Amino acid sequence: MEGVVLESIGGVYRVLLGSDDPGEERGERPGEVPGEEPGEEPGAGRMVDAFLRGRLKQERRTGDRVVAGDRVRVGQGEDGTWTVEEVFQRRSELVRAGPGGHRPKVVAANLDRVVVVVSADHPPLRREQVDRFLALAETCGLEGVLVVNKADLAGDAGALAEVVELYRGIGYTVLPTSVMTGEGLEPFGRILHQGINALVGPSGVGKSSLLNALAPGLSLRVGEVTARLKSGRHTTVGARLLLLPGGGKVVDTPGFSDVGLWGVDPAALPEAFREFQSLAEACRFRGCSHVHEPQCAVQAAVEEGKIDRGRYQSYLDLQAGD
Ligand SMILES: Nc1nc2c(ncn2[C@@H]2O[C@H](COP(=O)(O)OP(=O)(O)OP(=O)(O)O)[C@@H](O)[C@H]2O)c(=O)[nH]1
Ligand SMILES: [Mg+2]
Ligand SMILES: [Zn+2]
Repeated sequence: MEGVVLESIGGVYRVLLGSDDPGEERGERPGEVPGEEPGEEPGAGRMVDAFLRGRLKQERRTGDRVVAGDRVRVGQGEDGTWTVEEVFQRRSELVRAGPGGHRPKVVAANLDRVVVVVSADHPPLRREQVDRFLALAETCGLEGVLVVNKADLAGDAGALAEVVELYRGIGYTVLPTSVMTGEGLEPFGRILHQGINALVGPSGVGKSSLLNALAPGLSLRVGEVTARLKSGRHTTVGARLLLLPGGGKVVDTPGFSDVGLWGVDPAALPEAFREFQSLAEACRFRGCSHVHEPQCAVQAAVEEGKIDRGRYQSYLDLQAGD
């Protein structure tokens, strides 16, 4: 039988049975329950815990593990235990550099969109972090959307508005939200009900809280920021694919702050900065890195204030491998 991996818990994979192709879900109808279509295989819609087949375990040692969102074929043995027998090719993956930068870390597979969540405060919003998360989405070929949560804590309203304006100006969808006041939750829900999304961002910004606000039935664990800082632990411990009532799937992930790109050719990095695109053609040198070349249209745009200096600095940092 086929299925989708919801999460892995200590080497066991929780799989939702059903052969629906994730690509078809973009048109999912509201209220539709996966796996209850007529003609589905018996057992579809059921959740089973499966182990990796020995051979797969060997193959998957190098950081390319089976992750939330992976489409798999599972089988049941005589004794009733389930095994993951095959992992199907991914149509997309969110992959970043793991700790130390020596290995890839696949966060989730078969996504349509990456929703970058940061908070207006507590923890404070850091623009370079936003730039790196958005660049991560771009380099994985995924649409990035920016959510600035805890809008209720934005002391100086001007600072939040500035951030919203900056990233909207570049072409991103930006949503200020608040779980406290309900601001922005409606458009947030509209985005999440389409396709398969992943919420990524630093720890404590309210990713799980936002999902609980959208679908209280999920009852995800959320935690105090202060308690987290003391223990150094994240509240969400592993990436988990969730089904939203009303359609759409979303991967809730544990927060991370050290956003390193994986396997990105430096020559392709400018493509991760949308506002560089139209300008690059005007650079004197083809394949301009926009770092040191003379008559570079991107560097000129930074000087003229047409490209945000912070964005350009984030680009330089990534280009330098920081
Ligand atoms: N003031 C305010 N607090 C919020 C808001 N959203 C979440 N919080 C609080 O922020 C804290 C962290 O929320 P979580 O949902 O656990 O954060 P998370 O991003 O899932 O964190 P990790 O799972 O560690 O990555 C909790 O104490 C929430 O109550 C909001 O919109 N406004
Ligand atoms: Mg969480
Ligand atoms: Zn250039």
